Amino acid sequence: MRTTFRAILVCVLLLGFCTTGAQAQVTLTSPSNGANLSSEPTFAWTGGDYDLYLFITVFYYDLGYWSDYYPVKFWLADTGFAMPSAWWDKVGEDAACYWAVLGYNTATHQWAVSSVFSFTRGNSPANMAVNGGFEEGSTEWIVGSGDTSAFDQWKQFNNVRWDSTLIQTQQGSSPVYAGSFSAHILGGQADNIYQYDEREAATYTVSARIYAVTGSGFVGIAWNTGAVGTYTESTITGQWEYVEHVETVPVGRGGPTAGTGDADSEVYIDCLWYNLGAVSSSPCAP
Ligand SMILES: [Ca+2]
Repeated sequence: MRTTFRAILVCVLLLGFCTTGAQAQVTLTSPSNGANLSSEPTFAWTGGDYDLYLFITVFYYDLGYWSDYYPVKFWLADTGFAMPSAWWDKVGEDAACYWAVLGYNTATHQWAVSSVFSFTRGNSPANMAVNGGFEEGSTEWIVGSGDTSAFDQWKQFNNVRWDSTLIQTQQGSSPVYAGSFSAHILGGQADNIYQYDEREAATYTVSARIYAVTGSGFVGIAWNTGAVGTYTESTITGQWEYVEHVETVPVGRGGPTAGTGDADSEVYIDCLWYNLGAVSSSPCAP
């Protein structure tokens, strides 16, 4: 089926305005190929040397009494397009939809076609982290290892294996990515907050928005009560950055973790989201 609809897309392209070929590529960037989406996507691509774009989609529409693949195409001068919610409401669940972009240079009349990406409207996996928005807790500083952090439901760990910096947590009020508070954390390398439970063998995705004032922050998944853990760190300072980590683990005790990545780090973390599957269902994902 997928091959068939890719072929339809190619035909839609070739029967359109294309008369000459060019070598440069239009590259699709978002949503990622194969993404399982929980809300209407904003399609985005890099346009290279092209200034006009033919946006082509083949949606799987499901109106209840009728369902079928439905092609749509139109020209845009922008390198992105936000799907209207009225369209999204009609997209059927769990059937692949396809999209591609033809770039056209109005000066040279050259054109190029992107690859074809797919997405599905899935049953969005829920956030398994409790108080991942850090709206509950205390603005008082909590210092050092202990069973509690400043954020209700999150425990706090001082990783003295790496350095002697004591982790400190408090609810932060600025900067905040969503709501009224974020997690304000001071610490050293791999100091962290965590939320363990008995978990099934599966692939999990943890994601967050991280604002590193100094050093870096991270999100990760710790397993076997923290004996095994891998992380993904933020890479920039002075602005909110989306950070995501995917890991497949065996049955055991573990869960999401987040904290400071380098010695003498100060970070704010918000929108911490932990879900089943290899794609974040977080509303804070780009
Ligand atoms: Ca928040």
